[in-house]
Amino acid sequence: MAIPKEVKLFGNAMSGFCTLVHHALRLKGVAYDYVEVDLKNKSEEFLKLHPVHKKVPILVVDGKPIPESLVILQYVDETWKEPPLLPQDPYLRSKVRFWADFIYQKIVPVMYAIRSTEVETQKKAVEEFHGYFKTLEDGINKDVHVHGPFIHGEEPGLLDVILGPFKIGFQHLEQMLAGVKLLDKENTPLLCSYMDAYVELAVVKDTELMLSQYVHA
Ligand SMILES: N[C@@H](CCC(=O)N[C@@H](CS)C(=O)NCC(=O)O)C(=O)O
Repeated sequence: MAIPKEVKLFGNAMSGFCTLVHHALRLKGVAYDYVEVDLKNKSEEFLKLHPVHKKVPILVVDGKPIPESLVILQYVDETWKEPPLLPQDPYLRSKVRFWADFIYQKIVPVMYAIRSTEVETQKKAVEEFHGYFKTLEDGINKDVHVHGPFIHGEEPGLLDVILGPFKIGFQHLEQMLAGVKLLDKENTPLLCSYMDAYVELAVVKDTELMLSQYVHA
C-alpha cells in the first residue's frame, strides 16, 4: 500500500474526539493540515465529507474521507506502522479493542449525562461513571497492561491515546460542576497514573498549544 501524500484533519478545538486524532497523527510523525470546523455553521465542504452523522473528526486522506474517531485511530495505525498503537498479538489486539469499545459505549454516554441540570440524573451518572471506571481499571490491568508508565507499557498505545484526552475533559467537568469528583486516585490509582504520564507527552502539549488559537473565551 502506498503511503498517503495529503492528510487533512477536519475537527473542532473543543472536541476530545478530535484531540485524540491529533495525538495519534503526531505520535506517528504524520504531517497533516488542520481545518477547524464551526459546528454551529458547518460548511458545504464539510457536510459533503460526512453526510451521515455530520460530526467531527473527519480525516481526509488523498481526498478520501474517514469519519469516526475510533475508526480513524485504527486506520492511522494500519497506515503508518511505527510506532504501533495496537499490540502485534491478535488476542491482545482483541482485548484492546474490547476496552476501547467499552469506553465509547459506556463511559462517553455517562459523561454527557453528568452535564445534566437534573440533580438526581447527575448523581446517578457520577455513580455509574465511578463503577465503569473501576471496571475499566480492573479489566485493563488483567487483560492489557504491561510494565511501564503507560497502559501499553513503555510507549503509549491505543488505550492511552483514547483515555489521555478524557483527563482534560474530566477536569473541565469537575470545574464546571462544583462538588463533583470524577478522577479518584483511591478508586482507580492506575488509570490516574497512566493519564498523568500521558498528559506530560510533548505531542499533548504541542496539540494544546496549536489548538489554543481556535479557543475563544
Ligand atoms: N462517535 C463520534 C462522535 C463525534 C462527535 O460527537 N463529535 C461532536 C463534537 S465532540 C460533533 O461533531 N458534534 C456536532 C454535531 O453533533 O452537530 C466519533 O467518535 O468520532
